[in-house]
Amino acid sequence: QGRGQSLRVHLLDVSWYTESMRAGHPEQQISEAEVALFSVSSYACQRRTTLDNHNSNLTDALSLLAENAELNNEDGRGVAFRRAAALMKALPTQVISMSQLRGLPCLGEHSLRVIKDVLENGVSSEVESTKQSKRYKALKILTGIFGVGAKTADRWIREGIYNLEQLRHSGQTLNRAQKSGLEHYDDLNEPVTKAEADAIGEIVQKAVDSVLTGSQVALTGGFRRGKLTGHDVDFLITHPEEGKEVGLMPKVVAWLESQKTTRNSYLESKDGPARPASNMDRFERCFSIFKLTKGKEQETASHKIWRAVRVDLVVSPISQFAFAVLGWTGSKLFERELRRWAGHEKNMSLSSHALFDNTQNKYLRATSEEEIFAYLGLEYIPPSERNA
Ligand code: DCT
Ligand code: MG
Repeated sequence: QGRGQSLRVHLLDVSWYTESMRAGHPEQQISEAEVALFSVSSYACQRRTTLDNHNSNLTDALSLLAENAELNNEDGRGVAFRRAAALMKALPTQVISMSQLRGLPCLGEHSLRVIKDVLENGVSSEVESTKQSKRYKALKILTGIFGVGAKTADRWIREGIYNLEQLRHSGQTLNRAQKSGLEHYDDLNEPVTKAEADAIGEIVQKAVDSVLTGSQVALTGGFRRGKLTGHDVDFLITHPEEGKEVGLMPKVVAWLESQKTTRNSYLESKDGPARPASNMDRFERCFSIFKLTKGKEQETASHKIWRAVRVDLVVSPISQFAFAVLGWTGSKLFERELRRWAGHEKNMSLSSHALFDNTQNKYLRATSEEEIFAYLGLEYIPPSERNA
């Protein structure tokens, strides 16, 4: 019995195996009836998810429904669709039949219905009708403005504003971020390339070198996970000597502005969403819009030689750096799942600042991401496999 047990565990541990769908006649039918069965861990942070997605027809459908739920402030539904999409991204081959999904975690009734629709009809009727709906289209357009969230977009829609033209003529008061979001709408909705991210990285490195020697810059977000494009570029800044990083963000921003490389910066404690009270006095995060010059040509009235790119800068003390790198590398779902795993499975609280062990009632120190995974009892997953 012991041997049978361990064999079963071994089979479940390999990522997939095949089984004849016609158990009664395995020999004759095997080639056409052979279908991959999958065994997948239930938390995204236990899985390796590369950018190599074998089920984009399914993940696109589920992601669109997740996005629609989030745009309608239905967070529970949003997460359920995100989890289902993440599970499909982690499968090693293309799903062709519903029977392959039996026993898999993260797939609720609604997600299964969507998947079935796509497998049988090529598209999901719910996705198609969502895409066509006036409300979804308006929410997409309006939240595509930097500084506009789902709540603001919803308020505008209730006042009859469905597009940028109507917004411009509505007399709505826009805050500073929204004004520049509207001004740079097309630029900011064009994906940022890796080459652009690298060019911006050089500017940021130059900025931190100029204001405080020895400062370090790390690329985080989607580009650290190996993505070739992104909606912004994310950087984390620190200094090897604890405490030296205090006051660094306003200096970096002032340098960038003096060089005319940024159009606008929004220090979070001044312009952004509410901050936790514990570090109120620190400019920890800065959303900014960079003015990225395209070439060495001369600008004329009709020929614009730069484009606006969103850049997120975060400063972290070196003692928290490993937690900050882990927290800002993403993906969003991977981060959410790490925190859920920590809380539900380990009785720990994980943030971008620290890991607290509620059982031992103490903070756990770490200087690398590997150490944090080890504290959490998780196998180390490199950034390129955190694309859940
Ligand atoms: N993050 C998070 N939870 C959020 C927002 C962000 O955990 N609600 C973390 C994970 C990713 C990182 O911050 C950067 O955020 P984004 O730039 O929004 O994500 P991205 O993966 O870099 O996506 P993109 O490539 O589109 O910029
Ligand atoms: Mg990003």
